[in-house]
This record gives sequence, structure tokens and C-alpha cells, in this order.
Amino acid sequence: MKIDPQHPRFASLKIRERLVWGVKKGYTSYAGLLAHGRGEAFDYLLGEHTNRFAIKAIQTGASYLLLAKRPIISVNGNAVVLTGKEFIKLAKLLNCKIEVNLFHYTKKRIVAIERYLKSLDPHCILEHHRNNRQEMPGVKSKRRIMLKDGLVLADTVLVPLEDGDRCQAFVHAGKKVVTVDLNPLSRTAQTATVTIVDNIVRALPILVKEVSHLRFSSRDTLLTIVNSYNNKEILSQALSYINLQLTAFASKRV
Ligand code: PTJ
Repeated sequence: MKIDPQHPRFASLKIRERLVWGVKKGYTSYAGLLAHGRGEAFDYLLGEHTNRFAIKAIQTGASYLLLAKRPIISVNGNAVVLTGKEFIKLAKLLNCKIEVNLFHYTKKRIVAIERYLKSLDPHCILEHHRNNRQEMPGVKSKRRIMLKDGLVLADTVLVPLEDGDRCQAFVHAGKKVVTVDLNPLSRTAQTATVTIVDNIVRALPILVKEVSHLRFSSRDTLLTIVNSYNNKEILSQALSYINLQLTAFASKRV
């Protein structure tokens, strides 16, 4: 569908069209459209801009990824369609791999997404093979299927738009989890090490910039950033912001 750039919801409609394109190409699941709808509702309440609490989380997430010995980026059918190019830039800056991991798992979608990512860059993808998989205990969904030389060994994972089970299992296994989630109340948001409460389409380009800026910083500087961070406090700030927005709307009787 051609969207009129003058439309007041142009940016949001463009994202929807991109996801519909993802479904047609076999990358995004139908359920991914619904998941995006939930995100959109929170984005509306967050003012559809990157807030200060998200910037702080992005800076901390970048520091964790730079401090990591084995960082990895885990992508699903929504994330890859919305910010595929940013993941490639990030993987290059961090010298790490991208692994496809799906909730609505089908082999066909894994292969299609890997092929899409390889068309953007042939070197950044860790591909699924019969012999390199391992199942993660404590995860009931098909998200438990991971790659031995990828998510299994990683010490720090960037997992945007994640589901709660696997996030909990990662944290339980001692991994640092950096996520992007518009819903500050989701289980993932609540259990991750760092939760970037922002739309992935805005947050990822800023994360790329932050990593490229901080990668010249000393280990001590990065450690100071992560040690001064409190994820619970960041989530409280996000909820307070939503609360303020709603109070302002209510007082205007909109
Ligand atoms: O491709 P698959 O099969 O792995 O499926 C991917 C989805 C996202 C459908 C799957 O992981 C899923 O069902 O996720 P959930 O449990 O609905 O969680 C998705 C979270 O991402 C929700 O808390 C949404 O609010 C949030 N979200 C949705 N769109 C965005 C978002 N957060 C940031 N940016 C978005 N654009």
C-alpha cells in the first residue's frame, strides 16, 4: 500500500507495512503482527519518542555488549524485518554473530530469515545445522533450540522482543541479557539485565551509535557505566512517565 507522507500516522503506518511485507516474504509470523500491535499501544503512551530512561539503558546495554567476552545477537521475525541492517552494523562493530531464534518455529522461516540476513552480509550469520543445535533447559517453547557455538556459549545476549521464559532461563544461566521492549511490565522487561523501553526502530540506530562511540572507552569506564545502572529504577521511570502522560491526557479531557 502506498502511504501518503502527509498522513499524521505516516511513521507508524510505514512500520506496519514493513511487517506485512515480512509476513509475505515468510520472515514474520502472523502472530508477529499482533505482538507489534501490543508494542504500538505502549509506544503511544510513551510519546513515540526515545525517552531519557531508554537512552540510559542503551548506554548501559552498549557497555555490557562491549565488556562481553562472547556477545551474540538473537533475532526473531519481527526484529529482523524492522532493523535487519542495524543488527549487521552492530555485529560488525562487536565482532559477533547473529543467530535466528524463533518462538513460532518452523525450519522454513529459519532458513528464509538466514537467507535474508546473508543477503545483507554473508559473514555475520551463525546458521542452523543439524549438528550444532542444543536445547536449553527451562524453556518450553521452541525458543529452546539454540546453537552450541552461539547462544549456548554466549555470556551476553542482545535479545529484542523476547519472551519471558527464555529471558529468565538466560539470566538463571548467568548470562547478561539486553532487551528492547516497549512494555515495561512484560516478564522479559522485568527480568532482563538491561531493558531498553523504546521502539526497536528508534532504539537500534542509537545503540549502534553508542557502541561505535563507547568502543574506544576503557574497561573501567564501561564498568562504571554498568555498575551505576539499576534496571528496576529504569522500569519505574518508564511507568511513571506513562502515568504522567495519562494524567496529562485526562486533565485535558481528551
Ligand atoms: O518471529 P517469532 O516466531 O520468534 O515471534 C516473534 C514474536 C515477537 C511474535 C514473539 O516473540 C512474541 O510473541 O513476543 P511477545 O511475547 O508478544 O513479546 C513481544 C514484546 O515485544 C511485547 O512486550 C511487545 O510489547 C514488544 N514489542 C512489540 N513490537 C515492538 C516491541 N518492542 C519494541 N519495539 C517494537 N517495535
